[in-house]
Amino acid sequence: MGLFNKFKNLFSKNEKEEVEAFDKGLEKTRSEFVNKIGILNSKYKKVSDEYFDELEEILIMSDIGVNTVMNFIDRLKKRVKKENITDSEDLKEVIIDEMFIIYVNNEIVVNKINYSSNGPTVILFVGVNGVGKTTTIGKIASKLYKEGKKIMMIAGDTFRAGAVEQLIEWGERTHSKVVYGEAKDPSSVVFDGLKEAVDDAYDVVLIDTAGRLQNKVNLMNELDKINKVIGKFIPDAPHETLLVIDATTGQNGISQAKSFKEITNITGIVLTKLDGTAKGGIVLAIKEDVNIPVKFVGLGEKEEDLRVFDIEKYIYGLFKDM
Ligand SMILES: Nc1nc2c(ncn2[C@@H]2O[C@H](COP(=O)(O)OP(=O)(O)OP(=O)(O)O)[C@@H](O)[C@H]2O)c(=O)[nH]1
Ligand SMILES: [Mg+2]
Repeated sequence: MGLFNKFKNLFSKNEKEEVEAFDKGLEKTRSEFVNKIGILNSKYKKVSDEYFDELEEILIMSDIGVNTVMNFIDRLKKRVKKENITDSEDLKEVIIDEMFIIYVNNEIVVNKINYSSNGPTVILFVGVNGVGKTTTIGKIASKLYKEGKKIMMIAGDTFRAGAVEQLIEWGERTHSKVVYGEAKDPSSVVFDGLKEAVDDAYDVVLIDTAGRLQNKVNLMNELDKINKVIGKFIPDAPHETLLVIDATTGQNGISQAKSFKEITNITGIVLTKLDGTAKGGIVLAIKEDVNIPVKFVGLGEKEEDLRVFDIEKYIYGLFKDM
C-alpha cells in the first residue's frame, strides 16, 4: 500500500488521465497476475524454493519470456539472501523494484519519436497481418492533427483488398491527405507521395505497408526498395521504422520482432491490443529479448487509446492492486 501511494504521488496532476488509460488497458494482465501472487503468498507465508518455482511459473504465464524470468528469479533470490527477506509479503516490493530494473537497466530509455527538424518527418510502419498497423497510423494521425500538424498517409499496402479504403477512412477522420495507387508497386506509390510531401511541405508522412512475412527475401527486397525511394527525397529518412506487434500473440510477437530486426532497421515497437490480453508481461520480454524500445502501446480500439509508452505508468498499471 505504502509503496503505491509513493508511486502515485510521482505522477503529476495532468498525468492523471494518462495513468488511468494504462490502468484500464492493463486490467486483464493485472487481475490475473495480482490474483495469482495473492494466492501464492497465502499458500507460502515464507519464501522458499517451492515459492520461487511457483512464482517462476506465474511470470512465464504472463509472457514475460523464459530467459527474462530466469534472470529475474536469480536476482530476486540474491536480494532475498542479501536483505534477509523471509516473509513472502515483504518480497512484493522487491518484485516491483526488480521489474523496473529489467526495463531500465541503467540505460536511458528513449521512447520519443525522432521528429525531423527540417522537412517532413517520415515514419514507416511494418508488421505482419492484422496486428494493427493501419489502425495505429490512424490513431497517431489523430494525435498529430490535434497538435496542428499537416499529415500525409501513404497506402504502401497495395496488396490486400480493402486496405486503401480503410486508410482513406482514417484520412477523412483525421484530416490527413491520403496518397494511394491501386495495382501499383508500393515503392512507386511511396515515390508519388513523398514528392508531394516535400513540394507541399507536409509535417509528417505515415507510410502503411502490407503485412506479409511468408517470404523473408521478398519482404526484405520490398522494404529495401521503399527505403531507397524515401532516401532519394529525404536523405536521413525514414526517421522512424516502427514495428507493430499484437500483444495477444505473446511469444509469437517476439519472434516476429526478431525476424523483422534482421530484415530492416527497426527503431521502435508499437505494442497493440494490450487491453485484450492477460499477458501484458510481453513488454519486459521485448526489452530483454529484442532490445528495441516500445514507443507506443495500444490500450483499446478508440483513437485516444494509443499512448506513448511509459514504464512507470505501465508498472503501476500492472501492480497497483498488489
Ligand atoms: N482492442 C484493441 N484492438 C485493436 C488495437 N489496435 C488495433 N486493433 C484492432 O485490430 C484489428 C486489425 O487492425 P488493422 O489496423 O487493420 O491491422 P493491420 O496490421 O493494418 O492489418 P493488415 O493490413 O491486414 O496487415 C482491427 O479490428 C483494430 O480495431 C488495440 O490497441 N486494442
Ligand atoms: Mg493494414
